[in-house]
Amino acid sequence: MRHDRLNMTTTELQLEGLPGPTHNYAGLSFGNVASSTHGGSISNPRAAALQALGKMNFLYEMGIEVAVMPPHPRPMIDVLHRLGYQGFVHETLILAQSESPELLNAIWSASPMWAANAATVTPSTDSSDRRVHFTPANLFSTLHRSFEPRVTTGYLRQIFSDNQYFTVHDPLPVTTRLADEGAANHMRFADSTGANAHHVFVYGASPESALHPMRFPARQQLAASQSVARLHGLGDSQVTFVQQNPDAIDAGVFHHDVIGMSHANLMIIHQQACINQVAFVQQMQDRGITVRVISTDELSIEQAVKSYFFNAQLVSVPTGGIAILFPQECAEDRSVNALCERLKNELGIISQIHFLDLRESMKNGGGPACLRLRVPLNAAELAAMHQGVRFDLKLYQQLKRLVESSYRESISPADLRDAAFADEALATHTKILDVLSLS
Ligand code: SUG
Repeated sequence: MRHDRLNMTTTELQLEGLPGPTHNYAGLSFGNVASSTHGGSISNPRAAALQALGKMNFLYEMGIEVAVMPPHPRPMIDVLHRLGYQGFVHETLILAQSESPELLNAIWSASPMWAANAATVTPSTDSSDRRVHFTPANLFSTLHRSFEPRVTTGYLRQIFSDNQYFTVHDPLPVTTRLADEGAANHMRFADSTGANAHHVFVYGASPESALHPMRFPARQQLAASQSVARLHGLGDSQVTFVQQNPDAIDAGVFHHDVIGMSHANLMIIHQQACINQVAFVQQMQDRGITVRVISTDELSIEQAVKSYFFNAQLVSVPTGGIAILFPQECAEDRSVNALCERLKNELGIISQIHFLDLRESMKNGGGPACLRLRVPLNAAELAAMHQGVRFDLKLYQQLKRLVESSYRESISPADLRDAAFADEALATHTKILDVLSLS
C-alpha cells in the first residue's frame, strides 16, 4: 500500500482563495507597501472575486487541477462582543469605529483570500508517515489575520477529512517566537516523481540571529518553521532553513514570495533575498536545482515590490514545461516586461508566460502566488478530498452568477459601520458555502 502510493504521480492542486464580499482597503498590514498605499480607498469586491475566478478558470483551461478555498464569514461581530462592545449590531459598529477604528477594519477584512498564508503543506511522498500534512498558519503578526486560523483549520479539516490520507494539525501556539505565515515562506523542490524532494523554509528572524529588520516586522520565526518541519515528519536531510535579508523586509518584502519564486526543480530568486545568499544558492545548485539569480541591476527590490514580479504563479502544464502567470503590472513596466521575456527565452523549461489582471488583490499586496496554496496530491488523494470545492465549468458558472448577483461594486470605509451591509455580507457567505457543500 505504502509502496503503491509512493509510485503514484503527484499533481499539484492549486487551492485558490476566493475574495469575500467585504474585500476592502484598510491599510492594515504594516510593512506591506501596497496595503499601506491604498488604505482608505474604494474597493470593488465584485471585480476582486471575478478576477480571482478568472484566474481559476484560466488555470483550469490549461489542464491544471484547481479547487476553491472559500472566504471566511465577515464581519466578525462576535469579536467586538468578546472585546466588550455590547448592544445591537448598528450601535456596536458605530462605537467600534469611533473608539477602535483598526479593530473595526480588522473584523471586516477579506484577507483569507490569500491562501498562500493559509497553511504549510507537505505531500505524502515526503512525510515520514506517508500522509499529506497541513499546518494552518497562526498569522500572529497582524491583528486582522490573527482571526483566520480557526476557520481555516475548520475548512481544511472538511476539505481534507479522510485521515487515512490527510493530517490537518492545529495551528502553532500563539506567541511571538512561533509566528507563522504558512506557505508564502516555503519552497519545495522535486522532480515529477517527488523522489528526493527538498524543502526550504525562509524565516524573517530568530532569537539566535543578530540580524533583524529595523523598520518593519519580520513575520516568520525560525522556531515556527522548524516546528512545522518536525510536525510534518521531515528529516534533517530534507530541509534547509534560510534567513530573509532584513534590508529586504525593510524595503517591503514582508513574505519570501515577494522576492523569490520556485516550482519543480527551478528557483528564481533576487540577489538580495537572503542572508548568506551565495552559499545558499550554491547549496541548492549542488542539489541539482536550476537557480536563476535576478541581479539588482536587472530589477531593484523597489521594482520587485511594485511590480510583484516574484509573486508569479508557476505551474507545470500538461502540454509540457512550466507556465508562469505574472501580474498584469509586470507587463506595464517596460524593463520588468523585458525581464519576463528574457527569462522565458533563457530557461528552456519555461514554455509559456501570461499576464493576469488581479488589480483588486494587488492593491492589498496580494499577487497570483498569494492567492493560491499548492497542494501536491496523487490520484487517490485527489479522489479522497472533498469534491464540492473542485473547480470545473459548472462551479465556475455557479460562483460567477453568485458574485455578479450578490457582491457590491464598491465599498468605502463608511460602509464598515452599516449593519445592513453586515447582514448582506454574511448571507452571501452562507450562499458560497452552500455552493461548495461546506459548512
Ligand atoms: O498579509 N494584505 C496581505 C497580503 C498577503 C500576501 N500574501 C503573500 N505574500 N503570500 C498581508 O499583508 C492587507 C489588508 C488591508 O490592508 O486591508 C493585507 O492583509
